[in-house]
Amino acid sequence: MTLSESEIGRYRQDGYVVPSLRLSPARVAALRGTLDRLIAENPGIRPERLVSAHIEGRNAEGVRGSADFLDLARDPGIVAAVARLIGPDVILWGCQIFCKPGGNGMEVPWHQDGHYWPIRPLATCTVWIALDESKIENGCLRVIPGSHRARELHAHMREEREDVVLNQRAADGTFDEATAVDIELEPGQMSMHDVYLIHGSNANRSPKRRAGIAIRYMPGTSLFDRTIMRPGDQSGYKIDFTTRPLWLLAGQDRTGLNDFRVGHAHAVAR
Ligand SMILES: O=C(O)CCC(=O)C(=O)O
Repeated sequence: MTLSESEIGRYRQDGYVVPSLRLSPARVAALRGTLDRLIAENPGIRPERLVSAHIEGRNAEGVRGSADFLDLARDPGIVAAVARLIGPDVILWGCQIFCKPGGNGMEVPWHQDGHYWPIRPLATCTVWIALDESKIENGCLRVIPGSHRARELHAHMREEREDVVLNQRAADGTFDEATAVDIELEPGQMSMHDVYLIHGSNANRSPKRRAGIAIRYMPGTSLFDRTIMRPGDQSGYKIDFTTRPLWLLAGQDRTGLNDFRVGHAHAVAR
């Protein structure tokens, strides 16, 4: 099952879509088991910040991940759906778990992803898969429909608070929060969003955990330029694009410049 024409149309129009594609309950249960293990194996790391969770063992960003998430990112149904949105050449370049514990799950400030990423031309489709129920009460993803359309990055302000997942926030006046849409999902459902879409999520003060996994895919017409952003904490936690592994999952690298060897020492697919 891949995307219908109307789902593709909604993604183009709104900058996101919730497709009918979804994971089976058995798959969700298995992935939740993996997530529970990762949380136990990464005691010093906030579960909203499990970056590069698809890399087995301890990755260059200090997180212990699992190839179970790499298997998920390579799922042929998901990759085919992404190809309908970004074209036939699909490169996997990132995967982060945003798990908000019940009671004190952190807010994700309104932002555009493109602000944080070294991809030129800037392009990515994120597939955000719910592992738990993701509802208004436990801090589901929220989006500003159509905010991707100008295909430009708006001003972001430095966020000084410690209790937010990212440290930059789309500046006041760059969007109208009254137009926000809450993306409520059942476990196994997913949303797909464009790199320019303004989105974020509220803190989770409910007793119910809200875990989702964000998988990032770019087209083979873009370059993952490892020289643009030095390793650092520009997102509020350690990010190292210089050692990020890339996987060509469909088609070709049209730039001929993407490096698919870097960073694969720990990245073992099963
Ligand atoms: O999981 C969230 O609440 C935020 C996710 C996000 O910002 C992203 O996937 O780009």
